[in-house]
Amino acid sequence: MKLYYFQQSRATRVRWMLEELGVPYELAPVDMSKGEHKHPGYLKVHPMGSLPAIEDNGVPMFESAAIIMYLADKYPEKRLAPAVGTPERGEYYQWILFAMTEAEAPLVTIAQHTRFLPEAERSAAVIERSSKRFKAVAAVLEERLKGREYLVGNSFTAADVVLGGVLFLASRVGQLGDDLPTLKAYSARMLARPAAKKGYGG
Ligand SMILES: N[C@@H](CCC(=O)N[C@@H](CS)C(=O)NCC(=O)O)C(=O)O
Repeated sequence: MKLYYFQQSRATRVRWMLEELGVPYELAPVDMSKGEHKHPGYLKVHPMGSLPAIEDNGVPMFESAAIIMYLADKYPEKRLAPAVGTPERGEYYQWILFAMTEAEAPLVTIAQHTRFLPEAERSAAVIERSSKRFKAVAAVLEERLKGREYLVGNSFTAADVVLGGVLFLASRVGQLGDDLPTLKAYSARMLARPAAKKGYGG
């Protein structure tokens, strides 16, 4: 198993998952600061030239949440995904897609308009709209996690890796404030896991 890795990228959440599984893997560094993710060789692995991507037995795969779900299913004995066909499996899909499409999307927009776009292209109005949207999504997650240790069921699953990764981004862009005490505590709990620390390069 090869993980294409850059520490300031979503490859960290895939590394976190691999560490939770405790399976052997090799890191293939891709230095995004030098534009290596757009080199022709890497574009054969990920056609958009984004991170992360893996190669498993020579077969490439991209999209962080898809990789994390694939890994959970590949090692069922590690019990990081509810059984297929159970209600918990439905919740697992629901919350993973909610985290990726509803929570991460406005956070990415905020990151672009506060960090990555040239100054002239940044918009305070876009930041405000995205922040409002994230607050609405975060309120749903806050409610879900009240009285719960984990996002799905009674044990840690790949859904916690996905949401943990998204909340890491939320805190980086200043969206995980004291108005979200449950979510903030959950995020701290998840990121304190030894596998998460390893994933994030700690
Ligand atoms: N939805 C994708 C997003 C991938 C993505 O945008 N990755 C960023 C780094 S975290 C990237 O590679 N950006 C540079 C680019 O896409 O050119 C995933 O979750 O894997």
